[in-house]
Amino acid sequence: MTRTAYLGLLALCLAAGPIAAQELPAGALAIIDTSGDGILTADEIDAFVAIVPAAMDTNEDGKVEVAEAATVLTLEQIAAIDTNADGVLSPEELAAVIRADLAAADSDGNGQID
Ligand SMILES: [Ca+2]
Ligand SMILES: [Ca+2]
Ligand SMILES: [Ca+2]
Repeated sequence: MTRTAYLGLLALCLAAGPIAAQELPAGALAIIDTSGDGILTADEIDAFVAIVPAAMDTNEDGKVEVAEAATVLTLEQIAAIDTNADGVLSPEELAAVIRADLAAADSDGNGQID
């Protein structure tokens, strides 16, 4: 998995509005669906959420600053994610928005995106 692929998928996850599994480009779903069964489980989403902050931290200082996020997100999206407005997207802030979007994609509420 390349950093670029993670960033592309992250941008998709963070795009305005919920996503559906069938709207994920081929390959993007496979990035999260590590078991390859076509279903995104909570464990698979947890693993993805855990790796996103490091993938976005291109200068490797341990923080995701606005300038780093701006390569894949609009300033409006960044502002919406940075809930404490400190100019840094914390792992918690990133996790919250990814989980919210993926949860919205779970249209039948069974805890899996299928
Ligand atoms: Ca799976
Ligand atoms: Ca950084
Ligand atoms: Ca913040």
